[in-house]
Amino acid sequence: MELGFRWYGTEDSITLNHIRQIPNLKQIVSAIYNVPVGEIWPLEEIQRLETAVKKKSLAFEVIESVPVHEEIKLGGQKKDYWISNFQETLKNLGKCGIKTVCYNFMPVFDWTRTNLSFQHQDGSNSLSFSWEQLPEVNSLDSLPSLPGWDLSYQQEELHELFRRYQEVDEEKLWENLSYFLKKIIPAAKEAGIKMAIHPDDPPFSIFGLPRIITDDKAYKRLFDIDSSVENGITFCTGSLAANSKNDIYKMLDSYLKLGKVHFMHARNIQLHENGDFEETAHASNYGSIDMVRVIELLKKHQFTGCIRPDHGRMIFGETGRPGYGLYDRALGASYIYGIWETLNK
Ligand SMILES: [Mn+2]
Repeated sequence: MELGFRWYGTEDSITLNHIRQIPNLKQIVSAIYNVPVGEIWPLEEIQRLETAVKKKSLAFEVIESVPVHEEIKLGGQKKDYWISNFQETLKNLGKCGIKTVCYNFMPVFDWTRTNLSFQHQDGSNSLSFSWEQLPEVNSLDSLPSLPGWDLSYQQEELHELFRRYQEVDEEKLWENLSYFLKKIIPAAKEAGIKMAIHPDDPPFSIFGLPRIITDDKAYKRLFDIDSSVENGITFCTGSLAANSKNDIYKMLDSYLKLGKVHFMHARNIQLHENGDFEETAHASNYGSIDMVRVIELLKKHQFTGCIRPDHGRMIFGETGRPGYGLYDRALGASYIYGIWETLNK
């Protein structure tokens, strides 16, 4: 297991100089952010990122994420064009020594929360999800607005996307994922890259948009599409635990055994009986997830991949990108490594 940390590149207010001071931190997880979704990531841009990371004596092996163009998820007419771009990006990433590429297949939004600054009793705040705060969608003319949404789309674009997704149910989305994987996995193999799909976050449908990477049944179906090791997953504890029916330990155990887990996200959430949840400190007693059990499973299966603290709270008065402050994620990283060290004594 190697400890990694997500970095949003030179635009990130958190610098590599900060991150490298986190004890036992070995890897930077990043992406190219200035290329429009679906366009090929230029080799020079990736090399620039690689050089910046390696200059600080950190490894650069995991990309999170290469976004999948909506046309691919929609199964639109130009999907082959966007898929071939994705293949080219994989080729360029392979040339820079990238081993794992995280991606997701969530329509329109890659995560959904109703509050970006849920107040905890200790004065910290974090992302949260509440059914009561989820606006109702009665028609496509009155799309709701949720925190974070306006960052990615113009209102008209959003309407158009929602309209087109009315034609895409879960079955159709599975077909489109399968089509994508059948073309992408061979390209990944050639580039020496393992693909690692992130689960839907949260793992259930919202606003009528289909969501498919949600539970054990879904993973079985995903692995059936292509059994090769390159068709793997990012196991995100916090995403999957937001569905109380998911036995995340049993799931993790079996996917590790299959050699399908290439990247780990350690996130804790407090899940409530009504399905609401808030993100918490990483320590087990702060949320619904037993982090020791998670790390024990990584040890049991001799997991050699990257694990990163996923979303953290905002603490010590820090402000910035929701879920991606420095301090709480640094605490999370140290906590995770502490468990690992203890288990390996
Ligand atoms: Mn995650």
